[in-house]
Amino acid sequence: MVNGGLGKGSRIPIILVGNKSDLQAGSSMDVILPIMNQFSEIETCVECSAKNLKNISELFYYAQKAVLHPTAPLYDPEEKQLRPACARALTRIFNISDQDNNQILSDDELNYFQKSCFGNPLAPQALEDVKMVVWKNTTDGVQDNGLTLNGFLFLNTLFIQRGRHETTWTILRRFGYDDELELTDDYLYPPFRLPPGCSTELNHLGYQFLQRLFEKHDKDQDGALSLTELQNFFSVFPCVPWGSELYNTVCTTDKGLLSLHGFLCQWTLIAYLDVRHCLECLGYLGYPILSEQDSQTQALTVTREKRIDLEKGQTQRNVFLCKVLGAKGAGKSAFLQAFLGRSLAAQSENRGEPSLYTINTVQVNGQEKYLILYEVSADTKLTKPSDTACDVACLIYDPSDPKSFNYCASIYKQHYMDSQIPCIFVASKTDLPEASQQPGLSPMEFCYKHCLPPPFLFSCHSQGPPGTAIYTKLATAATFPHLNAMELGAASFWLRVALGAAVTALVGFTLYRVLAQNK
Ligand SMILES: Nc1nc2c(ncn2[C@@H]2O[C@H](COP(=O)(O)OP(=O)(O)O)[C@@H](O)[C@H]2O)c(=O)[nH]1
Ligand SMILES: [Mg+2]
Repeated sequence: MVNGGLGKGSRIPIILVGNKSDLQAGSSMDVILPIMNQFSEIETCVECSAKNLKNISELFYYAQKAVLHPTAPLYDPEEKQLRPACARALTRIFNISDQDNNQILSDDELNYFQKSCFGNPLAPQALEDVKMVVWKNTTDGVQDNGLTLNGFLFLNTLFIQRGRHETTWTILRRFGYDDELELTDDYLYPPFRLPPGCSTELNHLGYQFLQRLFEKHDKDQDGALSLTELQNFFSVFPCVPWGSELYNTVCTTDKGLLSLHGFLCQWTLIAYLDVRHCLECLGYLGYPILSEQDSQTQALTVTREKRIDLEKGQTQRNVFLCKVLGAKGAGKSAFLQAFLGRSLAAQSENRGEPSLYTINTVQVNGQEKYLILYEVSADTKLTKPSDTACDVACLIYDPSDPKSFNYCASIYKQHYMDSQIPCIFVASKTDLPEASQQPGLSPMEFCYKHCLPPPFLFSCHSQGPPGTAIYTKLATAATFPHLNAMELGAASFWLRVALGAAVTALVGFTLYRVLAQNK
């Protein structure tokens, strides 16, 4: 029956039971052991007697254990070693538990691990006993009075070989694994509700956790993660989630490496754009275990609905989205890169895939806010409201190109004029001579007519890092959309005064320009 019915590769565990043991004087182990060795699906072998109840409860205990804690996924009895998937999972668990990243589990780390898996730390003597067993049986299992990865794997092999595989299962399950040794969806994607009109941000717990991990992986303590250090950071992921566009998304150090600031910016971006992915990544990093919390959702905050923020005229949000729109060649990509402190010259040295996003922090009234810039390609068909939705729109035109402004004007009129989204016009490449614009309102007149602030003059063709004032302006408009409208009202009021005093339009605009520049 063992050989037949179930077919090869079946993982249904079998308990081989010898009944009527009361009729037999000795043990039949000699006969049974070769059978057990031949058929690895036989988990346990028991001799029992239904007549005098010998070993009956044991038999059901083993049957239950075979279901709850099967050996087959963990251990290859023919090779007498852990199966690859099990070794992989335990290696990940080791890397998470090795909190100082020295490839050794110290007593403290072992105790933390023990506590999170089994509820209480090991007694000091038990801890020494464990290390002693590993030390006696391996060449490299114990180093500097701690367990190495090999030692940790050996220990688990030992549990399984001694029939204590429930210990290994408890560890695996605590770290989120299912019977197939995959991380469960329950672990990776804990329930999380994001109502419409709300956004997601990391809270102080999330930032604290990520900063701790950054420091863990910054082995040379230079405040940046090198490529190797970053790879090491991702060793607990099934695959590397960030490509080389990372280096065009966030600030980097002089050497082009990922700084702590850039690292936290990137996480802020992920939390904002794709909360599910963020939860998944925090899960790979072992957030619930290392933070002693129920799930990754505790690292995140859901902000109040934007509609209510607008009604109340204030917001608790720290992350804002700015869409950057403009004709092809207007300077959008350059504007995004300038936000990372890169002049045109610095941008030309950029390696890595281009990115449609950049993110950095900006001071708004003394408070640090994250601002995300998103480049909307001129080819994008803006059909749905969500295509243009954002906290502030930045409309870029190139004054050295006669057609550039009209593009922005029509985008504004089609998508933003009747919305509550603040808009700021930016005249790019002001280092270049202006071309005469197509007939129609000039950008200055257009902004005046629509009660918008005058176009902000910008260039990233600079010696050092480009100016940051425009980004502060964008973030301020995003944080205080209502105040912004008042400010604009005041500006146009002054303009009307100037015109009303029967000054010629030319002088009026000159005055306006002066006012605008002083602002
Ligand atoms: N002189 C000068 N050239 C710029 C400036 N900003 C962008 N450019 C150039 O304008 C061209 C188009 O810029 P790009 O950012 O790719 O435009 P996009 O199509 O709107 O993303 C590129 O060759 C840039 O180097 C600037 O401030 N000054
Ligand atoms: Mg571009």
